[in-house]
Amino acid sequence: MLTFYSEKHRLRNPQSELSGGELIRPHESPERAEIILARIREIQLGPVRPPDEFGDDPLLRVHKPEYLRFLQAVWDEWKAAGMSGEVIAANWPARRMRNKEPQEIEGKVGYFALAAETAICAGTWQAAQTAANCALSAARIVRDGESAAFALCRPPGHHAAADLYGGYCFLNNAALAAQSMRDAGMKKIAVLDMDFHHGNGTQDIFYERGDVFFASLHGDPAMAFPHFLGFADETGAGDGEGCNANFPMPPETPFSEWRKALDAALEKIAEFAPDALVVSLGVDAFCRDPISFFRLESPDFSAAGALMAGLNLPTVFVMEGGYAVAEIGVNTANVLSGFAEKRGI
Ligand code: Q9C
Ligand code: ZN
Repeated sequence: MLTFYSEKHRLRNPQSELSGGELIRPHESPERAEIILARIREIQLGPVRPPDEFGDDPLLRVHKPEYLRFLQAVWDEWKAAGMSGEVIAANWPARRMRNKEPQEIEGKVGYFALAAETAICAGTWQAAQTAANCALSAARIVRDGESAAFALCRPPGHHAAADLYGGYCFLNNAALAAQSMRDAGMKKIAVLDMDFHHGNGTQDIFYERGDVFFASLHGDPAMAFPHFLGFADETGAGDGEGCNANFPMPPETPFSEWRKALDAALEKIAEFAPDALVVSLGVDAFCRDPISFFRLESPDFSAAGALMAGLNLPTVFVMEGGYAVAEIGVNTANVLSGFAEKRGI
């Protein structure tokens, strides 16, 4: 299986994450991608290639133009306004306020942020663009006939909506992959999100569409980030009614239970009969993840990959979360090799 990777992810190396009222070193760190890459090479999953460049057009199929303009300019505007630290949102259009893009940068940051933990630093836009290009490259070769590919994206994407960043995400890499395959003529795409956190951005982007099915296995939002979306009664709306399936699960969920939700999600996807599958590949359901509360062990990730292979669909894997850095390479590669071995690729 081919991997798309660029060292440009290192351009995103923020120093701060707002956590527990303190600024800590971010969980979403450059070494995450380096360790995954090293493991991919160690198990000889397949060739590693740099992404192609796709420009802004495919980004505009998912994200709003004013949001892309904001991401491109925010660091320079923040510095020009005399701010000494990294960009951190401190105010929002909360209930009963107006949703109108402000003219100055502090207001804009709150307008486009869904959470404050995610700091923007120099190079964030370049890294996010490169991650998007990895996802678009993987989608292109799968659409052109490869049975599977891995986009080693960093920063991750599934919390980013059409016009919102947060949860360590800026551009929704999985949504971009799915949309690009639709635009290339595939009729129906399914997105399966196995990251510990609900993929609120991906759900929101496709919620009223009948051509993209979204299924997510995650920590119950009543107890976990993103807190305000991802409940079981969110089933889609309008043309998308019935095309969204959430599987929220409680603290300490072991693989035996998680797997039942995966089976149910795979069954729904099979019923939808898509032309291709996008997997939001987060490994933060791991038992030793520092910010999550499921109980999956490393071998369980191989089993999960093998179960996904049973769909027999052209598949794009898109890297999302996972913060147990010592084990992130093994857990990620286990999903991919479990899939590849089952499919004989
Ligand atoms: N106490 C992804 O996995 N909240 N994002 C952390 C820790 C943000 C996770 C709170 C979690 C975002 C892509
Ligand atoms: Zn996550």
